[in-house]
Amino acid sequence: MTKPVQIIGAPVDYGANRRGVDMGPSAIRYAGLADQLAGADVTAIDSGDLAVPRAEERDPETEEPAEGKAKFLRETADVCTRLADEVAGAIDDDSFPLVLGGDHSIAMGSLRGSARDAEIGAIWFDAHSDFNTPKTSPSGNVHGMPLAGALGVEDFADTEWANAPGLSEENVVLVGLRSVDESETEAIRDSDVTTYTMSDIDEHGITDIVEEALDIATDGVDGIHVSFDLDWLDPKEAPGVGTPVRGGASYREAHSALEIVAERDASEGVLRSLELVEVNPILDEHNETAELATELAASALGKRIL
Ligand code: EXY
Ligand code: MN
Ligand code: MN
Ligand code: MN
Repeated sequence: MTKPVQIIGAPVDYGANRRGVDMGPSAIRYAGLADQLAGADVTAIDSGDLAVPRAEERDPETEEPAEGKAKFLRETADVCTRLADEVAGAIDDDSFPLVLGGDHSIAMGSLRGSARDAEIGAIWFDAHSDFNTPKTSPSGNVHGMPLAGALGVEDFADTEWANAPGLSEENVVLVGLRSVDESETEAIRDSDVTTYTMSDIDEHGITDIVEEALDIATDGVDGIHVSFDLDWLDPKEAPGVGTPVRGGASYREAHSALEIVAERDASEGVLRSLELVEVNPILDEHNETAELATELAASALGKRIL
């Protein structure tokens, strides 16, 4: 990455069912993010964390789910609006936004900011498809909805904060799926997003899948956003996440995937923004998931051994 990297912390847990993920940005910094980025020859500017009121301190008037079954939707809208401004501001300054979550609901802010005045694609590394809406969600947890939100599915179509008009389904690729709700399956089949399950990775290998994902995501756009949910990895590698699912990507597959992204970026300048989400230090073992997040950020931004 030749641009300066602007680190933006989004200490949000409104969208998750497990408290503690709001401490993700601190855990990732403590695990050595600055050193890892220096090792990738990246100039990093840390702009600190967005101010996020604790869930317990929210306005009592917003205690009820705002719409359908979506907990803290208004609080999520507020933080995503501010995050979108930060991300768009970094891009305007010719910096590269690296967003640290927080739960995955923040992706609606990252994507909306990245897509401001641009056509973008997205690669979504995740065990889950995050394609629920307030109407279909089995849990009401907004971290299961951000991809539907950013694509303006159903309730999200008219929102001023979730829907990212510059993001088209044709340029969205989900990689490594292994937990998809029935309601999500229908919505995904009705959409133009591309999906690769863990079985696809077993069959074709991570290299080919990520190369294909990059071809699709970058086709005809100004750049791509990479949304990386740490629960994409197998829980043995990344125990510090709130919704672990067995059978995930290995340590090497995760690095390899992001090294391929970095290679494509080095040759074609495709990367516009990156986020690492769902690190929950309370559930972690010796901060190892946060440490992994720092290593993966370095791989995505071009760290090489030789
Ligand atoms: N599909 C389930 C739900 O909507 O509640 C689980 C979502 C988990 C989302 C995690 C962060 O990627
Ligand atoms: Mn997710
Ligand atoms: Mn997930
Ligand atoms: Mn190749």
